[in-house]
Amino acid sequence: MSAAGRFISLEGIEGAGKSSLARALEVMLVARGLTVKLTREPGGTPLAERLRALVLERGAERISAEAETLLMFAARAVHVENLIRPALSGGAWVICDRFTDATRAYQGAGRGVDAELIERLAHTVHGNLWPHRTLLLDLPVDTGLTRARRRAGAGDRFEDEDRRFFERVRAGYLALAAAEPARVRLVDAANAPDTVATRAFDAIADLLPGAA
Ligand code: Z5A
Repeated sequence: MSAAGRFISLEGIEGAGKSSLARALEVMLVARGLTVKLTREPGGTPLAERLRALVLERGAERISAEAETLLMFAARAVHVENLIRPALSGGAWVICDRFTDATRAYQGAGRGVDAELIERLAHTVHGNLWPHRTLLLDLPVDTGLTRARRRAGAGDRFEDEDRRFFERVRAGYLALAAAEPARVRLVDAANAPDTVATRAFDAIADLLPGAA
């Protein structure tokens, strides 16, 4: 295996358990002597985190679905250039809480933004850089929303969306997993956290140094 690192993205609807899984995977990979960089989208660098705050905050001014898409990609462009590519070149495993599949699912399937526009922007922003593996944490929308509501914090603009929006997002994600089964692996997120972590680890084990 080359010295270049591995790029893993975590996806799923709100409350699926991505942040919890990211921390668990970090522990498991570090225990195997790997360097791990945990990051998230939108965000991950100081400028991209500022863009995150702008796109997620509940403000008085309406943000169109296209403007939202462009803001996601603006943050991604900064994140890819200043964090993801350098970390991978340095040999780290990058675990990213959401990436372009989130734009496909939320802005594409959820809000109806033209899929071709999303693919053109993806190509412009990150060319042929795609995660080596994407773990799609799937669970029923009601379970995800219940978990997310239990969490502390004021919430964000997406939390104002109704159940039907999250059903479209979930269906969009499942369609991505069906279209790209080698990259996008489904993990049943309704299981207990330890089980989710073990199954997720199994789904990336072939990428470990020395794996067949
Ligand atoms: N967004 C977008 O529209 N387009 C894009 O291109 C990108 C993003 C990149 C912010 O993302 C919003 O940005 C997001 C989509 C949009 N909005 N929504 N929805 P985010 O990832 O930062 O926000 P989030 O999806 O709301 O994250 P989250 O709610 O924090 O979910 P999570 O990270 O998947 O879950 P968690 O924090 O690990 O767990 C949630 C709770 O459940 C917590 O209390 C845990 O202890 C509990 N939990 C976790 N796992 C389990 C299991 N297995 N069993 C029981 N309970 C569990």
